[in-house]
Amino acid sequence: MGALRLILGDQLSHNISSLQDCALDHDVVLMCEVRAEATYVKHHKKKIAFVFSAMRHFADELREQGYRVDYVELDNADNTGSLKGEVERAVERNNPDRIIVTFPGEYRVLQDIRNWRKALDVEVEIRPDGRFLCSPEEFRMWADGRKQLRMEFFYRDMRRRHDILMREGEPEGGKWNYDVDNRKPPKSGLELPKTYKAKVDPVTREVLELVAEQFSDHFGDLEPFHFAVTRAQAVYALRKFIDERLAHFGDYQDAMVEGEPWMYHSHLSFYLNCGLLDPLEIVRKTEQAYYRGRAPLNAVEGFVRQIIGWREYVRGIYWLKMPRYASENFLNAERELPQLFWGGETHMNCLRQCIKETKENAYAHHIQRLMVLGNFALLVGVDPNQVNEWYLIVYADAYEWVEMPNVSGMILFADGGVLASKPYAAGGNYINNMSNYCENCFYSVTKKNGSDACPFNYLYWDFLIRNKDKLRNNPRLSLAYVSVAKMGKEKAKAIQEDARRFLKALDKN
Ligand code: FAD
Ligand code: DLZ
Ligand code: SF4
Repeated sequence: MGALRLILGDQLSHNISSLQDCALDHDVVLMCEVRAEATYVKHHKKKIAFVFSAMRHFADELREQGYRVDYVELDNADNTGSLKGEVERAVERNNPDRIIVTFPGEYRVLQDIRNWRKALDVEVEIRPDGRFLCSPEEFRMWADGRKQLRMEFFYRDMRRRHDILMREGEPEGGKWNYDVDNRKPPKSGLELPKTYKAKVDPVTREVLELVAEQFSDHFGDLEPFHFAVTRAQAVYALRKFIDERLAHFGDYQDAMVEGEPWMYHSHLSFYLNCGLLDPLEIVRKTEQAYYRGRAPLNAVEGFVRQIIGWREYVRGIYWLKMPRYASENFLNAERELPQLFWGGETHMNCLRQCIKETKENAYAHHIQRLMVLGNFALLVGVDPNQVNEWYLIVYADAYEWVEMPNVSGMILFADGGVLASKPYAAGGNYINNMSNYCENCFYSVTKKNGSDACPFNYLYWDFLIRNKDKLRNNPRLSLAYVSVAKMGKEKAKAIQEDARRFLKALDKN
């Protein structure tokens, strides 16, 4: 035969580089469900079901197009359980002259693939992943010689390079960034559009049964299951977002409402990251919505920035900084991940709601991940390895290239400021302004000290005091440290005592 073309679970794109120039009569496409990928961290049940079902549907589509697909299901009696083991068996079955694979999304998988040539005694061609707007090499060139790698400047370059929301060389509307018009607090009585709920077909039903049986000890609710699992469904979800949500995306981007997990976000990250949607396709369609007067510039620019700015930038940072990035721990945080992250009891309503929704949906929107869950992990000083593992497990859009920079860089400041210019630390006031969680909380958000005070309030100051040596020279924290310096001894003592009491109870649970 010809080449063996391996497609991984997050490479479900018909135009993926590993399928280009495929000889339909000679080459074989290999796809395999393997236990190692589902358990190297114990992924959320819904995430495993999503990936497996999307893989099976993709394989069916390839077959319909005439590809010869060698698909190994998880419960195949001969399944070795690892990518390498399945590639080895496929090499024996098909005797290919080479293996072709697209550059993977995780460093550990890249290292594994790089060893196959020697271990399996067959040529391995790793092709660039053309589904991103900026390659790791281009990002390296952009980063080279810069003192600081700030997203905003990267984003402007991407806008220029790909001519997105540009008018005669200038940004549309005259400004690069319209965030001053965004991020309104939630209004009461918001009439949110219904979320897209795909129907469970027989392929997905079979996968759900498999996951229920094989991964019952994993975190998360398997059903109800509503993810899109085909490109056609994902394209429909994109259209629904543009028609029903995009116009308000900017306004309520940071707002959190109890019982409303989806807000005006797009819920497209699952589909983008596994390849069912393409970033430029999404961006061009949202751009059109602006030019046709269907969504305002603040919403469209804000949304486009997330995709061609943040998403591409975090991938650039990941490949620039790995493998060292995985062990960064600038603040020497060592606390064990508290049980409440797995649904353990807590009186903190904001955390309880965000974790409940994460468990149900394998999704939380950005500000829940950043300013509630992430802020808490930062303030109490959880070990970055454990926080990374948790985020990689619980979200259906999580692959290390995108998860790790957000966790180690954005929320934990574990990289010492490569990604963010200061830690995103905040007291309860921020959460109260941007949500209605505090209305139903055991704690009082206005109280600064005492057993019924909002823990974020004293944990914030305790964090600054505890990390003074590492953070006080950060110019963006100078005002906060002026307040720490002005704080009387009694106040500082009360804060530290409250924090000690809270952390002791947290560690016991
Ligand atoms: P929307 O709010 O509708 O945003 C549109 C798109 O922009 C997203 O689909 C996503 O592709 C992109 N985007 C927005 N913010 C970011 C960002 N910071 N980094 C990368 N892409 C971004 N996103 C993931 O895709 N996978 C992850 O594992 C992941 N882990 C995160 C962990 C933490 C601690 C934080 C703070 C953020 C994380 N994000 C991650 C980024 C962001 O929270 C999600 O992309 C977003 O919540 C997905 O929901 P959505 O599609 O409704 O996004
Ligand atoms: C996430 C995931 C899961 C749960 N299972 C598989 C699998 O069985 N087979 C596969 O090819 N890919 C899977 N994936 C996606 C991979 O983990 C992903 O391709 C790598 O992490 C590289 O990004
Ligand atoms: Fe969260 Fe504090 Fe508000 Fe309670 S009072 S919901 S702990 S911010």
